Amino acid sequence: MTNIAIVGATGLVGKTMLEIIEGKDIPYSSLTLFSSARSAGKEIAVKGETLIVEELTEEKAKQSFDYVLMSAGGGTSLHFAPLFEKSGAVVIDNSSAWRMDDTIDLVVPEVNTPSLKRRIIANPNCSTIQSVVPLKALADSFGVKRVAYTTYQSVSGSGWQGIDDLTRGEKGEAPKNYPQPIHHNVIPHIDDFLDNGYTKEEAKMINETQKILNDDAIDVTATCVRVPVLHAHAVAINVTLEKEPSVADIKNVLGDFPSIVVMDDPTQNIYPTPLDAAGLESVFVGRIRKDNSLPNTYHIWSVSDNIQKGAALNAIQILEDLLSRKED
Ligand code: 11C
Repeated sequence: MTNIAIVGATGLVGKTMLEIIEGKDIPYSSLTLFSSARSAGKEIAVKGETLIVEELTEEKAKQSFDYVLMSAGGGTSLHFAPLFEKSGAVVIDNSSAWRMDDTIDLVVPEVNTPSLKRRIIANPNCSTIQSVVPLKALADSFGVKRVAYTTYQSVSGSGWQGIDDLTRGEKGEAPKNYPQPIHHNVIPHIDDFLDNGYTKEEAKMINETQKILNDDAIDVTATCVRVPVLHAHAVAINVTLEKEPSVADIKNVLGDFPSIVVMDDPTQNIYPTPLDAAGLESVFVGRIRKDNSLPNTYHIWSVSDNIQKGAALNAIQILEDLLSRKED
């Protein structure tokens, strides 16, 4: 008897979680869908059953769920995750609300395992997930000293609002979500600015990378940029290692790591682009080369679907991992 709830079921990530559940053999006895009052009452068919989306209330959070997947924003998570936890559920939360709390696990299943000190598990930021997967492979074999990220993030990272702004731009209309037009443009500004000049998105990549790799000694910096692409983020990762492996060694280590697909043959113009990764589960890497300006330093281009591995799929993989441990 496994009772699962999804909070934010009508959002882009919630909808993708349901599509992933449709395609997977996840055993559950009940699936309950929650949303804000605005979307409550909608009907969604899952595995041949029509489910009616319910408004989430404190009373409903006291029902006995085993697992709750949340993707409804930080405010909802801060309020409701502890209520679900108190009622005995394990919450897998896609917001940034709990990620840097010392008592909360921040998990990418290929990289780290939850301690379950608390029954709330945080799902990392999308651009962080597709970066720490290759970095973990490198850290295990060669040690990681420093990372510099530059991201190229698709509009679906902002949910329906981002997609709508790109469509508005295509029609010659002004943006409503982004501070600048995104159509025919790139915007070096994701989330709010902090006093130190970085954005919150950049701070997330820095802090979450150190936490997931469990190593505060790794120096991390980031510049995060929104690009007019619908699906899949790209991250240019510049990484300094403890050792100095050959590029071939790096490709072997990355190719052997779970979830990673190496697409790297410059002679044939083969490298991953967002169009290659959209809708797929893997983290695709290419353009792997030695940095000509620094010792022990390499460039890696990582592309992955931000709603799949970057959000919904990673959360479902955490759930699958917990379910498999329950069976053991
Ligand atoms: C973006 N990475 O592309 C963001 C979306 O902390 O989970 C995800 C924000 C987060 O805009």
